Amino acid sequence: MTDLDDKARAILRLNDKGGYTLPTHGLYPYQWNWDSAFAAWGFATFDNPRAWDELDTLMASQWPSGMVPHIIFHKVDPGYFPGPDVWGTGQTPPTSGITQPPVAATMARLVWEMDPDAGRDRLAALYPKLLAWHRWWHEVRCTHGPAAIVHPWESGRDNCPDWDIGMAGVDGSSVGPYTRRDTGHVDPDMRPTKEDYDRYITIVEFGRNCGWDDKTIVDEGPFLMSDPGTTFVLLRAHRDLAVLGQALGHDVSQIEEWAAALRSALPQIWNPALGAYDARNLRTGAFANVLGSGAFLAYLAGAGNTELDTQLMRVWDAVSYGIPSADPEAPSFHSRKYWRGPSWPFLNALLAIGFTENGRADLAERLRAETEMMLQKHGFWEYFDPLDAAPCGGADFTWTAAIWLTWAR
Ligand code: 2M8
Repeated sequence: MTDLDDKARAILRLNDKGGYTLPTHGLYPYQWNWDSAFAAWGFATFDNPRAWDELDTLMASQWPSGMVPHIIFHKVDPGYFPGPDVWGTGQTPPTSGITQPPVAATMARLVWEMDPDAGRDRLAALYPKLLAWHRWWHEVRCTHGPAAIVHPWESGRDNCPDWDIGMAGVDGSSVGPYTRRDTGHVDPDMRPTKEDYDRYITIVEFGRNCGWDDKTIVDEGPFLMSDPGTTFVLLRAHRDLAVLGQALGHDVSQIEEWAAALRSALPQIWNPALGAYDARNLRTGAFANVLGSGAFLAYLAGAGNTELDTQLMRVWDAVSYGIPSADPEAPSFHSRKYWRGPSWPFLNALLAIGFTENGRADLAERLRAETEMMLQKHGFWEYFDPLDAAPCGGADFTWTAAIWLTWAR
């Protein structure tokens, strides 16, 4: 047990609101979808029942459609924009109207494997909800093949260059007046621009105005792009959900069919000109033509190849601390601007699982060592400059602490 482990556990306790965990105080004062799944993984290293509580609270917010929202507003806090009134979803507790990468089944499997006997009943109760969410993804968001997102926030990689071509088609000029809160918490240069926010809110307004109708949003909404990151997370999660279902004695053939359909759609997001998986604007068919860290989640889904290996080593060797969220050699790269370049410890941990499973334990070890250096230098920040390890975004961050505990020795 090291000093870093103790600090990581203290951060999970600090951000624990009883049944759910805030990503960080101030900047993100609510429960976030995929943050919670990572929090569960971290809690499972020292408090397995608390890990299941986290997943339960997340899945309790599920909509009748099966969608699991990206934010759950348990207790209104004026420190975050856009809050529940802007979303206007009419849910109790209030939620946002969009989702996030479905990593929960993967995390549920990791939590369950740490203590299978104790977790069996908890897993059995959660399973139908996870299944309904995966069905929603298949039926609502995989109709074009790969997983589609209707808002950059759904990718979890909010302002990465992948979305620039889709965002260019969103007219943010008629959005009403609003006050951002994020730039009051952290250096505005580390956050998305005002033009980004005008467009983010315009997409939210479209959803609210159509009563959050799935079909209208997919067919007519201002933004629709294939996301490699979400596609690979979903493909991997289908596999994990099938393993969990089998362990519970369920027939999992339907999940296997969803996974097979998704896998057969992967050529649609392979961009030969880029030599990598790439985001695609589903309104025009155009590729983003820019490499982002979502492409490397292919390893997590067993979909890596030698061309992707070359791209991975090119972008990784161009920096010193972990895998950058965007291509350091692209003009859009910004080493401290959120998802346009920084290294994200939680994503490094997810990528390391993929490397290990693909027989590249050496790469997983390099990633762990580089991530540890950032944490040793500065603590558990939201993200870091991959060139000099400068700490960025929010401090005492839940998923950064959580993944460290799973990586500790
Ligand atoms: C960031 O996104 C939120 C919107 O969802 C924001 O900037 O307000 C992203 O990094 C996302 O992946 C993450 O889940 C969230 C909370 O940590 O923050």
